Amino acid sequence: MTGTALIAPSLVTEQERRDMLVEAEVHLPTASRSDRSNWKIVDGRQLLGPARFSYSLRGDIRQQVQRRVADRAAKLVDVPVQPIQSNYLYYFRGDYLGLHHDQARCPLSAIVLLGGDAGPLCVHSEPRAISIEQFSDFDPTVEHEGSRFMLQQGPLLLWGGLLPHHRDPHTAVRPAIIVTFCLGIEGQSSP
Ligand SMILES: O=C(O)CCC(=O)C(=O)O
Ligand SMILES: [Fe+2]
Repeated sequence: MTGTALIAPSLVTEQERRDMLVEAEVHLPTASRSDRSNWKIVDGRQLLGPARFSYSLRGDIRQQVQRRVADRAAKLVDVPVQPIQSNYLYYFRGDYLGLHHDQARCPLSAIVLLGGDAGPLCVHSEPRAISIEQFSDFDPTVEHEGSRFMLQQGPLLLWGGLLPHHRDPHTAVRPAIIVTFCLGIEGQSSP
C-alpha cells in the first residue's frame, strides 16, 4: 500500500481501544499543549504547518499496544515495521492540525479514534513538491479538501511521511481523543 492510506479495522482490538481510552482520559489533565503558528520545512522534505492541540506521551498500555500494532501493520504492508513512538492527541473546540508530513523516521502511522467526536482526517496526494510559497496560502482555520477519512470507521494506516495530511478545526463540544502510532520500516527511513 505504498503511497496510500487505508482504513484497517484489524490494527487495534475493541478491548485495546477501550483500555487506551481510559488511559488517555487519565492523562488528559497533565497533557501538554502544542501551539505552532508558523510554517516550516524540516530537512528539505517535511512540511510542518500551523497546529493547535493537546497531547500526552504518558501511558503504559499504549506502549504495550504499539508493538502489536506494528506487527499487524507489517502484515498489511508486507514489510518489516517497528514501533518508534506513540502519543495521545486531544482536540478541543477550535483545535486543528495543519497540513504536514510526518517525520522521516516515521514513514507509516496508525491513527485511531478512541472516543469523543471527530471530523475527518484529510489526506492529500497531490502536493509532493515542497515549498513554503506553495502552502502559505493554506489557512488551517478554514475547511479544506483532501481524501477525507472518518476514523469512526476504524483505524487508519497512512504513509504520513509521504502524503501531506491535515485536520480541520474541531467544531464539536466533546473533544476528539485519538492515539497515533508512528512506525518505522526496518532498514530505511521512508517507503
Ligand atoms: O489527528 C489526526 O487524526 C492525525 C494526527 C497526525 O497526523 C499526527 O500526529 O501526525
Ligand atoms: Fe501526521
